[in-house]
Amino acid sequence: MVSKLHVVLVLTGLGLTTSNVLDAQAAGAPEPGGPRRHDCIGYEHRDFGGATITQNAGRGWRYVGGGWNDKISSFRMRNGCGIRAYQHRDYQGDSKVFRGSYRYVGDLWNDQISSWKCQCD
Ligand SMILES: [Ca+2]
Repeated sequence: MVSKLHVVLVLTGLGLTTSNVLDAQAAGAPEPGGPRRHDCIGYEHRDFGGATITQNAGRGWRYVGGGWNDKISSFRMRNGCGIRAYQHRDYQGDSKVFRGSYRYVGDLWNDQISSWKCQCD
């Protein structure tokens, strides 16, 4: 089984950006950008706008990729889930837990996140 991360890395190597890949994925979802298909969703803009980067319970983005680095501005997640976001790749640097919906991650975290984990009860 090929993991999503491997697919992204391969496609990135082919010159496609992470956001191209995830845009295509979001477009094919029954509810684009909605909280039901994925446990945790990050958004490019505040108010759940722009492209989405998704993850499921117990999984993380060790690095969101060049197309997503320092881009996330809002989060949404399934009930019972939380997102731990990190300033740097490999879950390094300052971190913060977001629980529930955040229309805006705040000035301190806006366009700063490089890795994150989706954790659910
Ligand atoms: Ca942004």
